[in-house]
Amino acid sequence: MAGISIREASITRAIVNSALKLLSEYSSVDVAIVGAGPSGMTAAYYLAKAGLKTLVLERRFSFGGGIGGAASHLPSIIVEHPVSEILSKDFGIKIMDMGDGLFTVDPAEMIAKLAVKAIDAGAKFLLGVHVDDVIYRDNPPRITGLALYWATIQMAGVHTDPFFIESNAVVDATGHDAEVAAVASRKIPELGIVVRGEKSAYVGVAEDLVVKYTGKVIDGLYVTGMAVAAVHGLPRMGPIFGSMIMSGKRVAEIIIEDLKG
Ligand code: 48F
Repeated sequence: MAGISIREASITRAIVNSALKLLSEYSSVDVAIVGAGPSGMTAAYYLAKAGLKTLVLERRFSFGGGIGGAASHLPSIIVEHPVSEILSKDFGIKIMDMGDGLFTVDPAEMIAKLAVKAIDAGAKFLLGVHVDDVIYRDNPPRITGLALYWATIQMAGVHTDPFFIESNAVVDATGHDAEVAAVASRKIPELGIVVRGEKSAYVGVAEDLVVKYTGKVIDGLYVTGMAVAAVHGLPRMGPIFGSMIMSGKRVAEIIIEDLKG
């Protein structure tokens, strides 16, 4: 086998050289999305498709966020119209009509196809990184990037200084805790960002409100998915995922308009 002649040091060099090349190339991007859940991956697809240099930063070593857990671990994701059509047309995901205006999707297929479409459109995913802070400029006030370190360092509970990624737009797609907006709220009180925390379930209004409130928090910082509910104090919707897709699509449209005019 050809591998017999491979030297251990060559493996190290190949890994280090390619990884450093990637980190160097992506130290400055158009859009940095924190979180590879349904909203973050959907946003990544539309942003990359529009030609923006897009980087997705995900703490886990895998994609999908809450999709895999689906509804109480039952392998079925619920969406409503017109999300069913978007998933089918834009992502090639099979949908099943369950009546009452509801459609189901296989979670594994949804994770895989959202990720593949985003990657094939040109988005880059960096897995196993914990975003810890934002970069801030005060004149004029603007979020200009992120501070991050390897998630294993966070898990070990040790301290290390982060490295930085500069970005024209940062998207908080971190889900229920709105971690990026929360750190900006805590560390830059003069911005007046308040993370109100999501409210109890009211599906009928929650789906529309999440999409309606998707968008800019302050210059340079945008929010999508359940992070929208956390920032704006909206009701939760539980096991229905339509607004996560619509919110990801909406935040991409807003950023494309802001960055490309
Ligand atoms: O939680 P998540 O799936 O967020 P979402 O896109 O979708 C929410 C739904 O899954 C579901 C729901 C729908 O009705 O309620 O919960 O809003 O994905 C968020 C991702 O962000 C990662 C986290 O590991 C997850 O994969 N994440 C969170 N904080 C950080 C982070 C952080 N500080 N740094 C890096 N990744």
